[in-house]
Amino acid sequence: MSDKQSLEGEVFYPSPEVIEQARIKDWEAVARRAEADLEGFWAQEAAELEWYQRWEKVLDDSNKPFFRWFAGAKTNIVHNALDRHQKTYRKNKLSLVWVGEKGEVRTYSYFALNRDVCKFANVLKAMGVKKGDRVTIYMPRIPEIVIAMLATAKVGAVHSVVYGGFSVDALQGRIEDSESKVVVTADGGFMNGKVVELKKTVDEAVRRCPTVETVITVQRTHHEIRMEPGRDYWYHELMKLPLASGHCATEVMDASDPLYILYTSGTTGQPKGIIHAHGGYMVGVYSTLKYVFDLKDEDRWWCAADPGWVTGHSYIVYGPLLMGATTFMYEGAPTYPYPNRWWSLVEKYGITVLYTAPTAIRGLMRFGESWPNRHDLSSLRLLGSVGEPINPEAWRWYHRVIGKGRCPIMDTWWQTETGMFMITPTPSVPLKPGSGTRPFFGQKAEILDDQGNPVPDGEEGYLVLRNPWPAMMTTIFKDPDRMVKQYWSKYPGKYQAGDAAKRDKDGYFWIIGRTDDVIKVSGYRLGTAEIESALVAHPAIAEAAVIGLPHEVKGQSIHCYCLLRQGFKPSEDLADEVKNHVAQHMGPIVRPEKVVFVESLPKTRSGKIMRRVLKARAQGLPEGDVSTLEE
Ligand code: 6R9
Repeated sequence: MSDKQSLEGEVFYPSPEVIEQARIKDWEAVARRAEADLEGFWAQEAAELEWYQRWEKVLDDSNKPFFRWFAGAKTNIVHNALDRHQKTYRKNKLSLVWVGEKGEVRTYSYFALNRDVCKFANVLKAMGVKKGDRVTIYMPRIPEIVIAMLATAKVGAVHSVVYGGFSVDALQGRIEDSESKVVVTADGGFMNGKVVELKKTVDEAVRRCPTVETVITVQRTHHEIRMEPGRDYWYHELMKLPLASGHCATEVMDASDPLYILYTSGTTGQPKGIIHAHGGYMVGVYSTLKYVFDLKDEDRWWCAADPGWVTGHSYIVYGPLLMGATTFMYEGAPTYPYPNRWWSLVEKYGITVLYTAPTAIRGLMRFGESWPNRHDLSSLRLLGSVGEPINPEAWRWYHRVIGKGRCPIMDTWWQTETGMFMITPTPSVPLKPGSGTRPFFGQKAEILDDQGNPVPDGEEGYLVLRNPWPAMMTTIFKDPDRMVKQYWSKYPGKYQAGDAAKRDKDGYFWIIGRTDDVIKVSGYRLGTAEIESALVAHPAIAEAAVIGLPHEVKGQSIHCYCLLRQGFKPSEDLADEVKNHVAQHMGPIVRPEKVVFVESLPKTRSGKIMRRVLKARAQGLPEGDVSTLEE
């Protein structure tokens, strides 16, 4: 991009007020500095945080693609998220403002959050949790999920958070793979005025997981649950014990020691345990939040994701605390009890930056402008979008109705694997609705064809990242080869993201969507293979293929094509039963939109289901290259 007059298409330029406030006024200058000296740029960012011991090397690339950031350094992300703030005025600043679905409010100063994290860290130690052990966390959106994550990291253990909307099969597989000794959960959660049974799901999952010795349950819904003597403990009772003191030393970690596992969908039925480490992740998340959302001391930051997804890990929990910011968390549904709930929260709590997913915007847009217009949204200064491409209509509505045309929208493209924003504007960058603009400082993106040649601007290809970045995944749990194969092999030395994208003449990137068997339903990342295995576990189904098709609100929805076993007849009732079966086993968000019973599935001669063909047929589009089709 040379100068702003020359940008093509629909462009929103930042106002003088926005530029005046922006931490970075000259984006090009910072980008050039990072490009000229990648290690120097990141070393400077890292120097804003505290280390028990400095690094010997900013980037050790002697064993690619297992890059080691801040090699030789010692730290703990919790030291920077909590401990260091105790020495400053931030001790008395709000770290977390939480609102329950029924309207209860709880607030934590940095002092109080640190105290509760220390208490729970002492509890975990008493339960035998040691450095490197895994702890599974399966909880609703309540402050204790943040406390459990931080306490686990503080003692040097590795958290594996499983999203509370997942159900028994998904939970069991993730506990089993991580070999967790301890599971932290709640009796239930509130969503849309109803109780979500979490403890019951844990009971079922744990029955089949021999590694689990202890289950700790937070009391949230107060409904009756079963407690197994010797295995199950109440959080509030443990926190009252003398051993749960408010002081606990933070474990000293190598920068490359694992901080967490987060399971995410890939091309096979087995979800991948993505590992992020303390040092590089800490620097990447801190720095991206600082530059992209420009957080200042007086901000009230609301990332409306769930802590159970990477967006919540990086930008509800770690990022804001690393910055010493005040983070806001709301437990329930955006439309409960009415579609103005979010907007009333923005007004009441003076939210200054709101970060959410296109599906939520589209969902709220359906109810019309009168709901947001009843509220004073003038506290907002910046908006954000993540999880899937945002369609320009939703972008414009968000910009005009919520941001009143004043608030730039930071459309951030990134992944569980990247840990931090990768393609994103900063507030002073001219925006185009639907584009995440350009790569973050120090990064270079390319659009390549199958053979690895760059495609011309404006044409679709595979999105590839050229440079290492600090918050990159360090490995896949118990399966490092899979990381090399999946991300670093198609284009040697480059990271293949799994997305199709275009670049325009101004160098702006436009994400089209996944190129693999991953689908995004309401921003949630799901693997078709995992859904297919749930389908064939139903007694009526012999074989199944799952695809995602465009959906007005959810972005994509789940369509299942099923071959019935002998003796079963297709019917509406059976289709409903199959939908319920999937929702029960995988979780309510995985409920199929449509179940179609078919006589055959399109397959290659080697027996691979051609989902691409099913997709084309369902949308009445040309089937593309079908030379390998067997039918
Ligand atoms: C953070 C997160 C990653 C996939 C990614 C892409 C899609 C995320 C996006 C976006 C267009 C954006 N995606 N952000 N597509 N514009 N701003 O969502 O991580 O759950 O691992 O999903 O999400 O397809 O490859 P994750």
